[in-house]
Amino acid sequence: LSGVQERTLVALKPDGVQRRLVGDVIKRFEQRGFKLVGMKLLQASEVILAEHYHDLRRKPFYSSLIRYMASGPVVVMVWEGHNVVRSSRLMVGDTDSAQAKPGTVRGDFSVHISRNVIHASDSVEVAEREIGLWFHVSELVSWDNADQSNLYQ
Ligand code: DGI
Repeated sequence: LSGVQERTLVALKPDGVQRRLVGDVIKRFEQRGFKLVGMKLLQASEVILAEHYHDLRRKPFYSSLIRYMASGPVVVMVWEGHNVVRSSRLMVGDTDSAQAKPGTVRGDFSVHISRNVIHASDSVEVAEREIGLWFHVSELVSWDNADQSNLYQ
C-alpha cells in the first residue's frame, strides 16, 4: 500500500490528560503500526466543542458533556493507516465504559460513560469532518515510514 491512506481523529479527553494516559494511548497506536501525522495539546473552546458534538445537541447529557470536554486540556491526534477508523474504534472500546472490553482503552482505564477518556471518529466521513475541524492542513505532516514493508504488502 502506498500513497495517502485512511486517517482518523483520536483525542485524549481532559480526564485522560489529567490521569497521564497520553503516553499509553500513543504507545498503543504506534505499536499497532499506525502513523502519527498530527498532534497538539490545547484547551478546547465551547465553539469547537459545540461543532464537534453537533449531532448530540439535543441529548440530555449534552451540556455536561461540553462542560467536561472544556474542563482542561485535550490532546488531539491524527493517525493514518489501513482501516484506521474501524481499528481505532475497536482499540477505544464501547462508548459505555461499563461495556468496554478489557484490552481496549476504555475497558482498561475507565468505569463510566461520562468520563470515558478518549475519542475516536466513528466513520471515514466523520473523520474527515473532525480532522478539518481540529487541524489546519499545514498542521498535518505526510512522512515516509521507513518500516513500510514490515506493515504492508
Ligand atoms: O463516539 P463515542 O464517543 O463512543 O460516543 P457518542 O458519539 O455516542 O457520544 C459522545 C460522547 O458523549 C461519549 O464518548 C460520552 C458521552 N455520552 C454518550 N452517551 C452518554 C454520554 N454521557 C453521558 N453522561 N450519558 C450518556 O448516555
